[in-house]
Amino acid sequence: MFARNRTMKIVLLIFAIAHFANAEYDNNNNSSTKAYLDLNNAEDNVILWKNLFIKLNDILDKTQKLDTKFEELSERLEVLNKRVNTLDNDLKTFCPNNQNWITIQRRQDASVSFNRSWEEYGLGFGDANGNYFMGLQRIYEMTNFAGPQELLIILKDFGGDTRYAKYDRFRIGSEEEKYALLEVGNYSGNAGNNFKIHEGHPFTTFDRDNDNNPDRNNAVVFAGGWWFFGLGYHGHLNGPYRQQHESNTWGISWHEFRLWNGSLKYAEMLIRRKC
Ligand SMILES: [Ca+2]
Repeated sequence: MFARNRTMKIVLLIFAIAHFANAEYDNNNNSSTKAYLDLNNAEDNVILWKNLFIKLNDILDKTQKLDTKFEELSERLEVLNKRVNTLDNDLKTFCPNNQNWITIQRRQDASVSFNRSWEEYGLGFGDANGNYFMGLQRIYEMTNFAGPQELLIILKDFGGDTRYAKYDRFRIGSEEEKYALLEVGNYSGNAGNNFKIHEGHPFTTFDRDNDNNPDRNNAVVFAGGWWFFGLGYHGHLNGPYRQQHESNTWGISWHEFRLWNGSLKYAEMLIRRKC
């Protein structure tokens, strides 16, 4: 700050000297008829230096005031920054009562195809009250900017058995990160832990092969977008909807419940703010 002020003052001094040395003389206290001051004239020199010092002092005085103002503004900015940081922390830890589960995916009949493009999976499709996929972009935003989220998966088979799998953390990446499954937390439930193994894998659709199998696109093989790994999946909830459970007919599949190549009647994925 000191060095900056000094430089500014020197610049102003040079500017002032250059300006007054050749300036048209206009002194209210002097009735001189001269259009210009003469540097070689001793009398003119006295007038010139006198005016120069008056102006210079005025400039220095204003500079001083600006410095004070600048320091005041810096201090106020610092206070505001602290307030913003406090608010930001409050927002991160804020957890309202009555947290509700929000459905991000649901399968209940064959009326909506889940064999969709990268763009469709990004934007979402279906009906929030029926067969539904919220959209990877929104899921990314909700799992990254609304506090930590937990995931609940509800599954039903054609025999009337209902199971669930719960994970205490769930977060996916941005489109630039290929909506990768960045975080799948600790498992609890009775359906089997068939989602954790997908952690770290990017999302793949029939038109965007991000799985690590160089020989095929698993979204083409298993007819739906998912976080596939090389060989495929342990749990895949976006496969084709089958009208009944058939062995060796993969569809909506969860290996530890009705085998990887069996198919389920109902699947739902829900998220909730983890307090
Ligand atoms: Ca591949």
